[in-house]
Amino acid sequence: MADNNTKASVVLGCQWGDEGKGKLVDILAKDIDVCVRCQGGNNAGHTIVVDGVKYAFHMLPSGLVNLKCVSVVGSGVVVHLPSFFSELEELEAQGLDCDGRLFISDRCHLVFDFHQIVDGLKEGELGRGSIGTTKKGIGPAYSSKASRSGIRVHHLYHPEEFEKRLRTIVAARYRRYGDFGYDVEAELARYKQLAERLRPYVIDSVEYLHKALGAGKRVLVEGANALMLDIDFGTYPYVTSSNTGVGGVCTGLGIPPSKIGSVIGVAKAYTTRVGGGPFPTELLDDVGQKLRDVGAEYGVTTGRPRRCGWLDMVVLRYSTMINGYTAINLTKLDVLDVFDEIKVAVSYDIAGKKVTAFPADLDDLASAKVNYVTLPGWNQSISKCRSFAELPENCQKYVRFIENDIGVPVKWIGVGAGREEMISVD
Ligand code: 2SA
Ligand code: GDP
Ligand code: MG
Repeated sequence: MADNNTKASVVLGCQWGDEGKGKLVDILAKDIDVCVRCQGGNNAGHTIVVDGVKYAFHMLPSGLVNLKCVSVVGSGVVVHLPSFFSELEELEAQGLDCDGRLFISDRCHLVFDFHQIVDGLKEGELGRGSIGTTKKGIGPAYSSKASRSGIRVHHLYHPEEFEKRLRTIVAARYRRYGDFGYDVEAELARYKQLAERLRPYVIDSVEYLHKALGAGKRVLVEGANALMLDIDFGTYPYVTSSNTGVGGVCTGLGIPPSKIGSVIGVAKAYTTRVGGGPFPTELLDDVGQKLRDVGAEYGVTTGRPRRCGWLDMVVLRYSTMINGYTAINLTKLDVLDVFDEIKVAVSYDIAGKKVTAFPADLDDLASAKVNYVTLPGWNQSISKCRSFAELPENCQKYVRFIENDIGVPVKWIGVGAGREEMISVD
């Protein structure tokens, strides 16, 4: 029966990304009707492992693994169309029939190859201080959007406007970066074909989502990247160019806060970051290497080794404050099986003063002395555990420590990469 009070559930990353959002989305997707992305682009890398088969999602919603789930690329996502189709082809080659259950908003901004070229040129100009982007053109595409010179999906179907906008924007980039040899004529021809290929996927996603919620459909929003990479609240400028927090759900989908129900934060049991920027609990020693080796911490999109460090409660508290998590999925707890002792950051000292809030200024952050507590490890494999009670006592204490600190229940615990390697906590 129609229930116009249905609210969307949201999955968001609590740290610097790669917490395991894709895996949770896949698990939840069995009980949902519509899975939707609201921000980012194909910079994301969400991995799902089902019966030993690995699926890597970049721009498309991870809900596609569930054949009953419809997936929507929402308005706030920036889309590189050639990558949209190559990702789709790869998933279909892996046996996922996506026919008739994938849609894209007519308001999405397009990422062109020239945005990707500019991404590389900008990074080159920054030299040693570069952001460490994925070079997928995400920042330059959101810049085009904010400066109102961007090109959206609906423009594809108004060829004169499309051509005018493309010529204008490329000329502007040439003025800024010099002639980087972009073949605009070839691009116009290519996009003429891409436009026709895309046509069956294009919808007004605002109307679609409101109708779906109004009809009582279960909608799940899949966040990409994570709160500490948020353009406003992350470690600016070492961030991505979208709102990765809960605000991005409303702005990226055109749904009001009153239509958001549960907000599930996905938090890794330790911390990783890929790319440049401050990372207070980073371990540049053997312990960091061990976390990387055991956790297989390499980028899904770029293959880059991820920087690793201990869990940081200052980050988790800040992230919880902004996103208002109603539940946490603690992931990769099994990676800590092999550590005698586990450290957790609980506060920073900056200029001789204890701070529990996350500082805005990167110099302050760089000067922070991190205060840790040390918790005992459990030194045994937890990957076969399927209930909280089966976890070793020290492992249970680690989970409770986190829960008590942020005041949010841990409802799921990841004990391995596979779909079945997840504890659901009652
Ligand atoms: P961008 O490309 O402009 O969004 O990069 C800006 C910063 O955002 C970081 N970023 C990410 N961090 C973690 N994971 C991401 N996705 C891939 C993955 C990354 C990969 O799942 O492994 O394969 O390297 C992701 N995407 C963007 C980026 O490192 C910059 O710090
Ligand atoms: P996302 O970007 O947040 O979706 O995360 P990624 O897919 O980039 O990175 C998480 C990695 O950890 C992937 O390779 C997952 O298969 C894997 N993973 C997810 N949850 C767990 C877990 O609980 N334990 C282990 N060992 N691996 C996990
Ligand atoms: Mg990832």
